[in-house]
Amino acid sequence: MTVTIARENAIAVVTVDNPPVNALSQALRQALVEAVATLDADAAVKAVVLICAGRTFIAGADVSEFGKPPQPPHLPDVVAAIEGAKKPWVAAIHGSALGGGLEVVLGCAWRVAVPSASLGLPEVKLGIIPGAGGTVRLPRLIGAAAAVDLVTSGSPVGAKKAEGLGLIDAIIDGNLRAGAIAFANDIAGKARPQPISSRAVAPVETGFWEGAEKAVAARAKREAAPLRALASVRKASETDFASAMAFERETFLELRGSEQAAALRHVFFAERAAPRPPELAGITPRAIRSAAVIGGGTMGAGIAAALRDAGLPVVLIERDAAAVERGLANVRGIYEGSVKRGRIPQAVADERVAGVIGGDDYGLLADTDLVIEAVFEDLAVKRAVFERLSAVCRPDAVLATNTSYLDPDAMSEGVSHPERFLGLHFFSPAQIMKLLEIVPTEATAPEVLATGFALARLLGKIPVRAGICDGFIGNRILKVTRAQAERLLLSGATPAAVDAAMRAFGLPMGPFEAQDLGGLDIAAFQRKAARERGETPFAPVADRLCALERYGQKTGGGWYDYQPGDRAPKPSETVAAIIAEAAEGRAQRTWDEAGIVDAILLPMVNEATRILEERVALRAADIDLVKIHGYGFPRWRGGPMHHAEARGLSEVVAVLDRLAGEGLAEPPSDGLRRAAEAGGFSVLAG
Ligand code: 3H9
Repeated sequence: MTVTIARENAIAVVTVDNPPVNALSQALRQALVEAVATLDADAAVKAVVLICAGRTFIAGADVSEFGKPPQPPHLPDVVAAIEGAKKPWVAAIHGSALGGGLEVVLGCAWRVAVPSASLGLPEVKLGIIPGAGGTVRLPRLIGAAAAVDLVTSGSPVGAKKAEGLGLIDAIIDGNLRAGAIAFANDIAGKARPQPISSRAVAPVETGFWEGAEKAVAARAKREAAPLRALASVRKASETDFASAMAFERETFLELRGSEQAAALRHVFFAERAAPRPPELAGITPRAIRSAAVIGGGTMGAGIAAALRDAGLPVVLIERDAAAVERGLANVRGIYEGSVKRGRIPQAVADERVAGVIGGDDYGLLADTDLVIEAVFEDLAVKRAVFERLSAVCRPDAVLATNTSYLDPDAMSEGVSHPERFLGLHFFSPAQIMKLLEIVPTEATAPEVLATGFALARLLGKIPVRAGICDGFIGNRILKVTRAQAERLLLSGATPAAVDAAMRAFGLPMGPFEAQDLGGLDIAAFQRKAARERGETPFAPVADRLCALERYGQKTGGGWYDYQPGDRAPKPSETVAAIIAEAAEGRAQRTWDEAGIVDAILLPMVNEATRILEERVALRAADIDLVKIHGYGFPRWRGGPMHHAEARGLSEVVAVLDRLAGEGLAEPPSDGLRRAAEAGGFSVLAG
C-alpha cells in the first residue's frame, strides 16, 4: 500500500509510504489520483492533509524509471488532479520535497513544513528539467527571479527561506501531523487561494532574461540542462499556462533521453552504491568521536580541517615546536581563505581553529579514536610513526595512513593490532576534494574498514574502496595519462594543443597545466623510487625538465613558462627544444582534438580495466567516481568507464589497436576485449 487515507473528523490525512524516499513510482502516481477521486466523493471531508511516512516527503520522480517509457498516469496529470480537487489539499512537508515531490506540493492549495525541511528542484543535476510544472508553477508562486535561482541551480532551500519566498505558507513546530491537521481545520473555513496555474507571473525588469542567461551559461559551462531550465521558466513567464506546460514537458522528455542525463543518472546511482561495499553489510563501525593527524603540511592541515568541519576535535602532531606552529599556521590559513571567500563567518572559523590542539608529544593521543598519518612519503619515516602510535594509542584506536603510493601492507608490519590499520587516501586540498580512497590491508578488520566508510559519510566525502597497488585507483590511472600525454608530444602534438583538447572535452585543466600547478617534483620523486625498484617509468621530457629544475609554476617554468606573478602559461621555447630532442627519430603526425582526447582517454580506460580485473576496484562505476571526485573529470560525461561504454567498447578496442599499431599506446587488455565482446564492464566485476 503506497497511500493510505485516515479521517480526523472533517480532515482526511493522505499518507504516502513508499520507502526509501517516497519516490513517485507509477503505483504511487496511480494511488494519488485515486485518493483525489475518493476524497472528492466524500461529502464529510472539508480539507486534505498530504503527508509522508519515513524519513522524507516525496523526494522526486523515481529515477530508476527514467530509462523506460513513461507510464500513465503521468505526473503533470497527478499534479493537475490535486490542484483541481474539490477539497483543498495541504502539503505537510518533512525531510526533502524535491523535484516531482515539490511539483506535487505546488499542486496543493496550501503548504506547511517543519523547520528542518528542504525544498528544491534538483532536476538539472540529473541532466533534465522539471517535467510536471515545476518551471511553470514556481514563477507564478514566487516570481521569476527566485524561480530561476531554484530551477537553474538545482539547490534546495530550507523551510525558513522557503517561507520568506512565499513557497510555503507556514512553519509547523512540534508534531507535523497534528500541526497540519490544525492548519487544515483553520483553512477549511476560509476562501481557497487561486490555483497557482491560473495566476500570472509578476513582470521582471528589462534585461533580466539576458542577464540570467549570461550568468547561467557561465556557471553551466557545457551542461545543457540549466539553460534549458531557464528557457522553460522564461516561456512560463511570457506565455499562458497550457503552452508553457507543453513546452516544459517537451524539453523534459527530450533531455531525459540525452547522453548527459544518462551520464548524470549513472553518477547518481554510483554515488549511492560506493559507500556500501557488499562485504560490509551488517558490520557495525567503531565510534569516532576524536581524531588526530600526524604531519601538518598541506595535506595534514587539510585533513585536520576536514575533520574539524565534521565537528571532531583534532590533535595535530608534528616533530617539534616550530613544526607544530607551521602546521597550525597552515590550518589557520585554510580557514582564513574560507572566510575571505565568504564560505564561513569569522566566528565559525575561529571555533574550528580553536578545536585543533597542536603538539609534539604523542602522549596526547592516548585516548584518540582515529589517527591519520600524513607525513613525508617514505616507508621508513612512516613505519617509525606507526611504531610510536602503536606504543601510545588505545589498542582499538583506528590507525590510518594517507600514503598515495607506498604499500600499506608493508607499512602495517610494525603496527600492534594490525587489524585496526588501513589506508585513507585523501585528495588535495583535503578539506575540499570529495574523494576518499579507502584501502584495506590483508589484516584490516571488517569493522575497521566499515569505520573508514562511516568516516567518509561524516566528512561528506565519496568513499571508494581500493585495493593495494602502486597508486591505488586514481594515481595509477594518472601515471598512464601522463605517459600518454608525453607520447603525444613525441609524435607531433604540443603541450598547448593537448591541454586545449582536454579542456574542450570538459576537464578543468589539461595534463600539462595540471602538472605545472601541482609541481613536477613529486612525480619525479616517485619515478626515482620506481627506478630503484627496477621499473622503467616513461617520462623522457618530464625527466629532462626536472633535471633543469623546471618544476612548474613555483619555479617560474615547467611545461610552460610563467612571468613573475602571472599564472598564465606561455608556450616555452626551451620545452619545445627538449621535446624535439627527445622525439628524434620518431614518426611525426598531426593531431586533431578528437584524436588527442582518444589517445589520452582510451589508454586510461585500458588501465582502469586492468584495475577492475585485478579487483583493485570493485566496480567500473567506482573508477568513474574516482576520476570525477578526485581529478575533475566532467560529471556530465559520467566518468571514463561510462563514457567508454556509451561510446561502445568495441570501438574503444579498435581505436586502441590502431594506436598500439603506431606505437602510441598499449594494446587493449584481454579484459577490455572480453568486456567489449560482452557489451559492458559488468562482466569483469562482482
Ligand atoms: C524528478 O523529480 C523529475 C520530475 O520533475 C519530473 C517528473 C515527470 N528515485 O540518497 P540516499 C534511492 S527528478 C529513485 O542514500 P539520503 C537511492 O538510490 C528527481 N531512487 O538517502 C537509495 O537507494 P538504495 C528529483 C531514489 O537519506 C535510497 O533512495 N529528485 C531517488 O542520504 C536512499 O538514498 C532528486 O534528485 C529517486 N528520486 O538522502 C532527489 N532518490 O538504498 C534525489 C533516492 O537502494 N535524492 N533514491 O541505494 C536525494 O537527493 C536523496 O536521496 C535524499 C535522501 C535527500 C532524498
